[in-house]
Amino acid sequence: MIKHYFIFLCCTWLNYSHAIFCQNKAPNIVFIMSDDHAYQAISAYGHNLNNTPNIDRIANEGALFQKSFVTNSICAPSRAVMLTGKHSFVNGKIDNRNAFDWNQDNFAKTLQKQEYTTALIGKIHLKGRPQGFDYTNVLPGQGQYYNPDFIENGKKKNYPGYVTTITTDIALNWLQNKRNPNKPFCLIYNQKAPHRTWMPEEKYFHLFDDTRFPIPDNFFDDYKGRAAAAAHEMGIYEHMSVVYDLKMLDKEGEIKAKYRKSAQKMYNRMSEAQQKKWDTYYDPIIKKFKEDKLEGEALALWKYQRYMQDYLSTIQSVDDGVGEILDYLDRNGLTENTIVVYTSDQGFYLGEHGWFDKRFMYEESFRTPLLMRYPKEIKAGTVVDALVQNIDYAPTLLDYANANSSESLQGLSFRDLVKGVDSGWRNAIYYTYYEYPGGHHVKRHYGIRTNRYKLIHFYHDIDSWELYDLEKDPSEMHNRYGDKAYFSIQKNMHKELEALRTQYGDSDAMNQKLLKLKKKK
Ligand code: SGN
Ligand code: CA
Repeated sequence: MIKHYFIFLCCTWLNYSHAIFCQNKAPNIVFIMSDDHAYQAISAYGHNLNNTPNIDRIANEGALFQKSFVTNSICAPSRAVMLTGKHSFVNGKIDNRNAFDWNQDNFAKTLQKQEYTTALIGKIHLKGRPQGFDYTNVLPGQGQYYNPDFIENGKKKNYPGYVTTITTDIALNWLQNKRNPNKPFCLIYNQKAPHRTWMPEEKYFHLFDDTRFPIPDNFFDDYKGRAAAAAHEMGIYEHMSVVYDLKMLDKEGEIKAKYRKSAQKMYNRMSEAQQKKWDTYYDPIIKKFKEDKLEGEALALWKYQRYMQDYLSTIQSVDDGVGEILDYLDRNGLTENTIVVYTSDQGFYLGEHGWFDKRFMYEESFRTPLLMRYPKEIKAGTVVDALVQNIDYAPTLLDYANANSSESLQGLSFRDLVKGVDSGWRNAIYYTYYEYPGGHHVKRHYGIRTNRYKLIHFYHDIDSWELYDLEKDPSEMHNRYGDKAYFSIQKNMHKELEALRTQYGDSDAMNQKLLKLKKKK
């Protein structure tokens, strides 16, 4: 009898300590970042352009962030911000060209010190050997869509196939065979897609054959009152190449457009079998394009439709990959204790203002998708309306992991915010952009956004201010700077902008210093 009672006590204690252990177990992290993925192209955001059931699942079972922004809308700087939790002028990576200092702290390094096993897979676009990871398998620079090279722990290797599926396979392989199963893990799984030149996977060539995409209201923008916007080189009509971007690489070489050589190079990367399938899809489109001889508005609209078809098709493969990762977590009993984040390095223009690309502080490129699932803490179907930014990712993930960076971070943890507690949350966010002179001709600028207003200063070879009332003018077509009706709002926004610059350590003197930075290719 006593013996039985003793066994019973032991079992109860074991169950109890097992429960406590599970409760306190550090969460795993799967951080998914794609490249140039516009929030308009995620069905959870309700824009009705495409279907992304797997990405949507993260929000349905977790949280959707409605006001998620970057601090600098371009690739490599955005990744540096994401890793370090600091603005570009503090972490030093201000544009795609200057060097990134891997010696500074990043959240993966902190987690690694905290006994996490860590991996970085896919696009990172930061030169130098990544620090903070037990395993790395990354694309060199921008990477290639077809038959890409990867650099596995410093060694270059070619992978036949399509980049998005390969990246997913490498991630699944690490989860299954390479990570230490006795440690919590942090996997950064970054897709190249849907970055330019939007080369779809063959199984999705025909996905949007019968779709006519709605034209954004401001597709034929005249940029009145917005000098910096008028100076752009991001126009679908004027700057997108039918051969390079839109794949009208005719075998006869009759279609004259920019970057034909680069288009040919991308085509030549494909195997004969891949080229055959490619041609079967694109050749009839090329033939019709040549017959139709479109011009002016008709050409602009044709380009927009073709662009959307290719861009959105590449996203379908990204969504498949997310599904495979979520299934893996399910199958292995990891869902409950794993934080899954889906985001992009910035937003993208899908014809708004007549554009593609990003860089501007206008909404479509300033905003970025953010969806997060953590069943243990986040209620399914949570919607977050507060202003969050990619400087917040590092502090938030470290907060969940109960870890502290050795350096002071500029972002805030939004862990409580997602639980519905938002006392004292910020009411304004700060933005900077530096890659000028540079591709797409977007002038240097900085600015502030509150829940309702936005103030931007374009500088360097221009000195122009813009003020938007986002409630009345969500498409940012009417610059209210200098408008008497907005006098007090303008004054107040200036004050708040200066306060933010002081808080984060930015200034005109800093801009002068950064202008002198030596460009490293
Ligand atoms: C490449 C693209 C540009 C793009 C930059 C930055 N041209 O240069 O259109 O703005 O990357 O993109 S491409 O012909 O090479 O595709 S970023 O996402 O890496 O910042
Ligand atoms: Ca990008």
